Amino acid sequence: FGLTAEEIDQVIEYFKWQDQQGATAQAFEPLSDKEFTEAKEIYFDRCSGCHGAKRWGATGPSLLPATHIADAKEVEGGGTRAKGQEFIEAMLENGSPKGMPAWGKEKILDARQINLMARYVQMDPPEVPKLGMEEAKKEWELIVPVADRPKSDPTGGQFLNYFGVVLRDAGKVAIIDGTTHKKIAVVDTGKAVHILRSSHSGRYFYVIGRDGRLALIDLWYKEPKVVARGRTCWDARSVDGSKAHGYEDKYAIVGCYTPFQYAIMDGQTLEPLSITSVADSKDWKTGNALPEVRVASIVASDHEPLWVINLKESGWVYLVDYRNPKQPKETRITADNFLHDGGWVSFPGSKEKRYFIVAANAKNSLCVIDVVAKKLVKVGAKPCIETGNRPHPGRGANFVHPKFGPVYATSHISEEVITLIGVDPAGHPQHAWKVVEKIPMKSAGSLFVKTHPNSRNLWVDMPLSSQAGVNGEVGVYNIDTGKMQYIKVSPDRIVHMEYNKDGNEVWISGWLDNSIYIYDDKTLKLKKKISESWVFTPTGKFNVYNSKNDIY
Ligand code: DHE
Repeated sequence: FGLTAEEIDQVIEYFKWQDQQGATAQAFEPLSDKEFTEAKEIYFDRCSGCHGAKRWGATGPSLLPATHIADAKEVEGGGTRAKGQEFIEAMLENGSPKGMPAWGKEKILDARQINLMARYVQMDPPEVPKLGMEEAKKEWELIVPVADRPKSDPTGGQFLNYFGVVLRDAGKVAIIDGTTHKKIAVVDTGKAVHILRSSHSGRYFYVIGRDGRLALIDLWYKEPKVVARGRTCWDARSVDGSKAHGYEDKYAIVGCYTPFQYAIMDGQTLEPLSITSVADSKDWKTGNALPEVRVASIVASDHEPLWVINLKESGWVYLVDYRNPKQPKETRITADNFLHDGGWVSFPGSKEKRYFIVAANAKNSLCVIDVVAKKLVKVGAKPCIETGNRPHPGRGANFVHPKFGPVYATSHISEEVITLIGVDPAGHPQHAWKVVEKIPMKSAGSLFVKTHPNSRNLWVDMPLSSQAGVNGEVGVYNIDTGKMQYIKVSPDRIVHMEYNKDGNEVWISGWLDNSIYIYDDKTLKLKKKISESWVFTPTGKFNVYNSKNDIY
């Protein structure tokens, strides 16, 4: 259609107006059963994360066929049938500056698939089937019992500097030695693998796929391999292990996008122990029941045996006490919707991980949970701290600012700034829970920021930038001088940074050019580019030491 991003926005506004006028649905060609199955898979792979499994919308707008949905007030748009085939195809092809990827232009979906998806979202969404303990037990596979696994670490501790790299569209995880930069193994983990988290000891990687399949990789093998598999969701994004004293490596938790539940399993065998529904979690503000309540990010406390889980649509945070994993106890805290990603506050001198910060991205804000006092931290008249448009911290970044003391950083999908908030109520009460600085960036479209206690740099990506070429650049902000500089890493989209254990190298994924770039954090020079044939669509990278210790 040759529309610019701004023109697409104008068209969206026009269609919104048309919706309000009660525009009538347009004719479209429904899908055959075979096409419907293919489209359903593509939807779960590419779309449901932002638009919701039932298509009520969350980070992205609603994609329900009818206009005007009772209760979906937070959600713009709706009414795909009124928008019609041509408009939806144009959106799929070109994306939008608000964060919709250009699936066509980026050659992720071809013309046939775009046509299919545009027809799919005009049909009623399919029902989400249940997945209870019975099915979870059937899906569980213990490949190597604990007693038959290696008794000692053959690497002499070197595995703590291994990286697990998501090879997104290969459904694999590469294990790379951060010391030698050599590949140790490429492990089959399952379709559309999303993230990894290290167990408390670092020995195990928990790997969660978008299809809800969980794999447990044991790094104590010379060639690391999957020793157990499980599945407690049809669709999932988050996982973590148990990190509290006395519970190290004992349990794991998976948060499901669908069904609306979380599951606790044995941390070393993945045997399912319990599944708890969150479907009854009502909108924190209106008290209305919701059609969809997905579990977004999860972190593990090292202070108490509990996980912090964030319910996207309802805006509640549950502290899940796993002392009795078959009957977990929940402390429920209201925050704001839609909760997505976040991380711990930590800085030198902070004794324990007490505060957890999570983005309520529909409210353009960050919410602070005091996990020790088990309540939302009061930050002003609104429940959470207003940042820029669509904050997306990943796990965020913690550092000590020369002027404001300890701060937590997030970048944004829809605004060209990094927002810093003060996080030290004891040492710097005047800055605590306030935006202390907004660092300008050359573009919006950022997903991740990263730093390390041994570095004075803050790295930021811009993979969703709509400016030509910028999605292949990374920004490096010098914390001491306040200067930002940009490095052209790749001609194509790059994403996600991760430090090595010592904090002197930064690894960046060349998502589309199938490469992993390793930069020297001091000189900012490229040290190594890994682009052997096994590097296919790398995205998230997780250093064992940093992941197990929540260093970011
Ligand atoms: Fe992610 C973290 C959800 C798309 C790479 N992503 C998360 C978390 C959630 C989430 C809830 C926090 C997990 C936690 O901390 O427990 N991601 C979603 C989506 O719903 C979304 C928007 C769309 C989808 O359909 O999945 C989505 N994510 C992506 C991508 O397209 C990314 C860029 C590439 C990929 O491989 O899928 C991507 N997400 C990541 C990464 C993290 C992540 C690398 C972990 C960041 C970290 O440093 O911890």
